[in-house]
Amino acid sequence: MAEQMSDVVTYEVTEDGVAIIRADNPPVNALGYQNRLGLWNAIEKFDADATAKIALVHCDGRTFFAGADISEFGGVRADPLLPQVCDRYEAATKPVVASMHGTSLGGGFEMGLASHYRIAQKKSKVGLPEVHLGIIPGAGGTQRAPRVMGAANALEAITTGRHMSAVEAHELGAIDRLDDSGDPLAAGLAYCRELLAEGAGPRRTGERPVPDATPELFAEWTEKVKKTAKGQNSPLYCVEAVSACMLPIAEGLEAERAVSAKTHSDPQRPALVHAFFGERAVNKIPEAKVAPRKLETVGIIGGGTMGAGIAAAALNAGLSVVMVEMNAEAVARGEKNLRRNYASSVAKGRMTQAALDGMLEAKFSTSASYDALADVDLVIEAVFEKMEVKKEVFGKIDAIVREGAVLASNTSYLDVDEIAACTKRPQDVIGLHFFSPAHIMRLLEVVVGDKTAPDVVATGFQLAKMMKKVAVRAGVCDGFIGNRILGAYMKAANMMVEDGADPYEVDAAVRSFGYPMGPFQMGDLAGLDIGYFNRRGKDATRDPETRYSEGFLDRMYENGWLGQKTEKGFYDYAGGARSGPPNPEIPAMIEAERRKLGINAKPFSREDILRRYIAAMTNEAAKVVGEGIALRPVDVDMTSLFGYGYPRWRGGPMHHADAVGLDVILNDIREFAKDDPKFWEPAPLLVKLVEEGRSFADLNKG
Ligand code: 3H9
Repeated sequence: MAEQMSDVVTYEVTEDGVAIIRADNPPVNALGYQNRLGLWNAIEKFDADATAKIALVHCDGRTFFAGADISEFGGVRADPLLPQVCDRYEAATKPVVASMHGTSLGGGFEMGLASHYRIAQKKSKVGLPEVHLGIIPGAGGTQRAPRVMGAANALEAITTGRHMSAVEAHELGAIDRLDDSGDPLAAGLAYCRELLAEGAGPRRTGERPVPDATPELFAEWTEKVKKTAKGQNSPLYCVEAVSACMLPIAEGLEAERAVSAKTHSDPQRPALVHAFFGERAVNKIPEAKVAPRKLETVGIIGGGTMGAGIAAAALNAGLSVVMVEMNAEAVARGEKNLRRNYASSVAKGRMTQAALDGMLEAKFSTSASYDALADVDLVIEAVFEKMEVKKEVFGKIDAIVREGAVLASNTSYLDVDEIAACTKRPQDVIGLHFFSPAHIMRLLEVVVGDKTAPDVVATGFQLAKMMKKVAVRAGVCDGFIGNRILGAYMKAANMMVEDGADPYEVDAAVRSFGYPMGPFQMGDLAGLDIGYFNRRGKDATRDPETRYSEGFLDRMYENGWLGQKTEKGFYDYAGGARSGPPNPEIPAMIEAERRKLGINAKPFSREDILRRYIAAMTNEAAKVVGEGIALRPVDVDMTSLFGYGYPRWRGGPMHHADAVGLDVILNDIREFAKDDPKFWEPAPLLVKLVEEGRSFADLNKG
């Protein structure tokens, strides 16, 4: 009879002396208090139990422990803590076997490493992904992983946090036995019996040497990680902790715990934890329980960069794709663009040419006629970003595509309700805003119109899931969530430059914050003609009281300096380079523009630049949430992280604003408003939260 060790762990001894320590804590057997308590009680009992000769640690459900319970982070955790539990398992006086399946991650894999023998299901994964949460594998992982797989391999696994196949872990020596039965309990029991028959005793990982652990190796990894960490601290903490494996195990574990303590007071940890839960929270939408429509075939209108990227994303998700273009020539170009998206995969050997050809043969077709779209489940248009063009396309597809199909626009700014209104089925129309390159960028803004049906929204989210993208639900407004907020901080950057800031200093300040590039580098990459045409499209409706601060950008367009595509923009890209030195003609051009406007340039420090940039971003984001365009602040955060290069280790603009203090940011906005009350009008939501002493995080709680 199984005996309860805690709410979620039981202990039972078979007739032949195998003690089964069994956890059942759905959904992922996270090592929360009840698991830790049960595991502790069970190992104590096992060591004292004369009827038990060997212990088997097993989890019910879809996975072995997927790690510590992340939702407990930041709070006070009750003993026994996970490091104590792992040490106790290693210290057991009789052999302990872990039978791993599913995803044995973080503390879960550390439980495995602290056990004396490890068997894993062949299709399962293991890994130490703590680095992505701003911490280190602090339950002995930094000391035991090098002892089973070598220090260099452990450094690679721990600093990347990648999930590794059990097969690879077996090859590296971290797993003793693979099993393909799909029954981890039976396989674990069989392994225990074999070990008993062999007379195997405890085999403690901590007692093994680490021959390749040298000061040179760690010095080399410190330098390497400094270059790749992009402002994130945890990879460096990981190297520091692993380097302690040069010491005897007890001292190594002590050193690991000291580094672990540092990670716990680092603000990057809560930011990264926020990102982990945020990625999942954005799926919690009003339509979450609605069944999506059938989704097997997708029609894509447009074979340009965006259309071809969406086609690749759909094919990679296993969908059949028909691409429609205007004529045979454009069709051929579209197919070429699509194939180009796979070129590097083929060149790097990740996909063979034959596999690509086979997939395209089976799942991809093209046509110069809209008739080819008649039977698809979903149409996504990715044509020129102009309302008249979109309306014409939607009029055509409304006439041809079968009833019940979802009709989507990839527009990045335009009014989805206006587009829907030109069809007889506005309930089937939705915005699916992909980000370029669409087969790589993780964000998908699902733009819900006034009349969009709930199952159409659910289908948008289903598509994102199939494409392994992060979908965020957005309402209709100019630019939705992401581009609307981007518009505000770009405007702040433009105003600063007009007022005297050096654009290269603005880029450098934004990079120093953690973005991969600054706003003017980004403009060069996207092409400065895009913004120019966008502005011309709004000339007729522009509020005359709003400051126009884009004159210098118009001059650049007139000079033909469109960025990378013309080899000249804010920077020089001579010879088609992807980066280059500043364009030497820019400062004089901007100064001439300032003179024309009667502006006396004033200096902006890096701190001044960032204060304005962050304030503009926070204020617009608060408006986006206040107006219900984003469901919650966390939706803004995930949009920024997955679509706009916002540094993950800062959690997102709303998380960061909470960390800085909403009152501090509101004070900045009020100070800047003295010069330009129109642009810097405080968001009502921000004012309200400050008055009530609340934070954006409070709104995420629902
Ligand atoms: C650690 O171990 C520290 C140690 O070194 C010791 C230090 C002393 N905790 O992702 P899913 C929830 S750090 C709490 O949708 P999937 C998740 O939020 C940890 N909750 O499923 C979701 O909840 P909801 C190291 C967790 O099949 C639900 O479970 N481990 C945890 O797509 C289902 O998750 C990791 O970093 C957790 N550890 O993917 C692994 N894990 O339904 C983190 C999940 O309410 N987890 N939840 O939204 C993962 O990578 C994926 O969840 C996993 C499953 C691959 C396991």
